[in-house]
Amino acid sequence: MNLKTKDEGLQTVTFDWRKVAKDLLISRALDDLEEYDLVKQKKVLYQFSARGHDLAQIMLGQVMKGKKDAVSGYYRSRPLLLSLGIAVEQFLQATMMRRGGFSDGRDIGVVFNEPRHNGVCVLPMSGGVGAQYTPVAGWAQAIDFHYKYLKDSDWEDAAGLVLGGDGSVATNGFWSALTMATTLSLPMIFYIEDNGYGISVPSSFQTPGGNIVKNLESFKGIKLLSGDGTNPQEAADLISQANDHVRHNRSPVLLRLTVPRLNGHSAQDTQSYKSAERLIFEKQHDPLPKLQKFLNQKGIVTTGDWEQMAKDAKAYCDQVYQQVDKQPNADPRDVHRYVFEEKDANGSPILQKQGGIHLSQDKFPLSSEQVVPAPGRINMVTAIRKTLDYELTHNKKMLVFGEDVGAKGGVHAVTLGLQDKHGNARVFDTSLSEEGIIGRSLGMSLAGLLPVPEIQFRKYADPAEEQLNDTGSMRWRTGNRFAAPMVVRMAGGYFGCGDPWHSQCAEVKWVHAIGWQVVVPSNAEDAVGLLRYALRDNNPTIFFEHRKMLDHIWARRPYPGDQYVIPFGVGKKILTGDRLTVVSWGGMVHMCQQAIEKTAIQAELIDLRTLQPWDKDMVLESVKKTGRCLIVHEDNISAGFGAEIAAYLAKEAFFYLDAPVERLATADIGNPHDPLLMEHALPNSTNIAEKMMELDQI
Ligand SMILES: Cc1ncc(C[n+]2csc(CCOP(=O)(O)OP(=O)(O)O)c2C)c(N)n1
Repeated sequence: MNLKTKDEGLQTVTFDWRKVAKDLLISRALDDLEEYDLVKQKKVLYQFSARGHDLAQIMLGQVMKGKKDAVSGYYRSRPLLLSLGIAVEQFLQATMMRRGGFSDGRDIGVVFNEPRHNGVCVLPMSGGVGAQYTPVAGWAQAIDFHYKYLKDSDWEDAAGLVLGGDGSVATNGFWSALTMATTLSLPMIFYIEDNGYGISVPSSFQTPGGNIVKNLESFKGIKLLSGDGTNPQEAADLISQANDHVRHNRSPVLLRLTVPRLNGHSAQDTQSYKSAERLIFEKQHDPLPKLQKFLNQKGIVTTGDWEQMAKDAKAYCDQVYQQVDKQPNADPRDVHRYVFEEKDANGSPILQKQGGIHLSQDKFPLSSEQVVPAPGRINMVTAIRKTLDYELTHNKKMLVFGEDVGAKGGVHAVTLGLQDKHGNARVFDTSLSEEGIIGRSLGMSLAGLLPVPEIQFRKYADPAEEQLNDTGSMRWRTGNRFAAPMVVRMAGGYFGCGDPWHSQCAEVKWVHAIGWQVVVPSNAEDAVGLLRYALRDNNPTIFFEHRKMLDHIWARRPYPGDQYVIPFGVGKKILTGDRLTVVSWGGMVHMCQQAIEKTAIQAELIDLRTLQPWDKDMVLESVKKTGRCLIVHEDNISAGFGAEIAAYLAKEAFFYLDAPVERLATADIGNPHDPLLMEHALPNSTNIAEKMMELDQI
């Protein structure tokens, strides 16, 4: 028998209470099995009990039924997933690090994901508290785009749901997503599981007075609900109201339910910071006996029934455990796989199950590596704008956005006119939160769109670092179940002057990060080919737009055509010679060319164009010929990308070198503002030429 809740009159939710009871008992049986046996046997290394949080999560799972709904949560979200129909076997494969599971032994067994195109998609969760929020906001924004712009009725009533603890309401991600959801009126539920603690820190440290709903009372554009997550009827009413609101009003809800955390934060936590009274209080608020009593009183589950269901749940979990225990671990030889898209033996891509535009049947226009030069020369700004424009015209799932990108056309004028031409659903301004810009991109990519976010200046990617890392590592950490291709455009490097905020390069950080392709064009022609390749590729790419080169006369080139692409990992020889190899990229290539022209040295100049991947073969072949190598970059010298090239050559070119591999780069300081100081700090054609002559003498 099912009971409808007495909500605000809409009565759209009918809870299947017997299923609630069954899932709750299975959740407890799994927690018991892991806490009492598997952690001790070291078969499970990380255990985060959901005991106490479980009832409300399971009930929430029952309202997520839309075929384009998405949820995300955190390490305590297993009951929600159980409720969504994910098999017990998968949970144990994950916590016991067996082959398959959510990540093939790569991620913590409680950091879940579940690709689904027709049913509730579980977005890959993050181990970072608060990182779950903005991707769900991105998915919710994509819902509107699919339904209103692409006219796909499958998305009509869809909603996002994100779970977070009371500690998470202090994070940047929470506030960033709240701003997005309220200013854009996004269909998403924020569900805050308030257990009073973030590990040991009381919730009064996270928001004044400890109650986020009270503090948000004056916030516009969001419905707030709060109550007891251990009282089945009260929780049912509130969950039902939250669901009704998000489905019918198409605007956000924040639902806060108080729940006890009946165990330590994780298996290792003894809860010594909780008083004896608090522990008793929490035990008294265990939702399990409350549910049993409630269902008994309603005549839905008798005492005998309940006992039998509990026995069945335990027996079932034990039986699945026995099977999983016989299963092998993932093959260690495969651990390097799926950082980027891979191809099968026939050369066909082994696609992820979810994320990006490559899973749809849409076709790209023709591409070609042949330059078809248009008359005249354009600067890099125009080259990038023309390429974005062409791809926006031919790819309806592509979105360009960021701070000032819309009406103003970007602070570097790259997106000038694109909003007028393509409309503000596809080219738009965002709130001032880089975490929001990239987290939203992540959610949009998972929802089958191609986000092309702009980060105004390289330094301002810092607040988005967590989302950038989570994007890059996604394919690997989900064992190719999910990937989030996107193209992040960011401007960096010196201009007429420098400064520590607007002139950073630090491109090497994204080479070091997992799963990012890194592109650093030095001129307009390459910018077109590389950007078009990135926009049609199935991996995420960071595309650097060098501030000086955006309008530098050296960088102006004929437009190479609407089909022009440059595959990544192919450098370009700008000059050939046999005495010295000079390797550079981005804003330093033209300096190197000037330097070579100042000397009479027969130097070979290689513009790498992409750093991840980079053209090792071209560099090695050249150094084998010249026996000398100078690497020039604008980024700081220590652990700059030059160090990587030098290490490679030290091994591969050891017997061919006539001189040590040399680097010329900025010292480990910020980029100074005064042009006089900047001139002194950065490599320039004079000191590059001097370095070349030194090497030539050896
Ligand atoms: C960004 C980040 N900082 C710190 C941590 C370490 N950490 C893991 S859980 C946690 C507390 C989270 O508390 P809350 O959000 O209330 O969730 P609960 O565990 O209570 O359910 C902390 C500090 C982390 N995982 N991520």
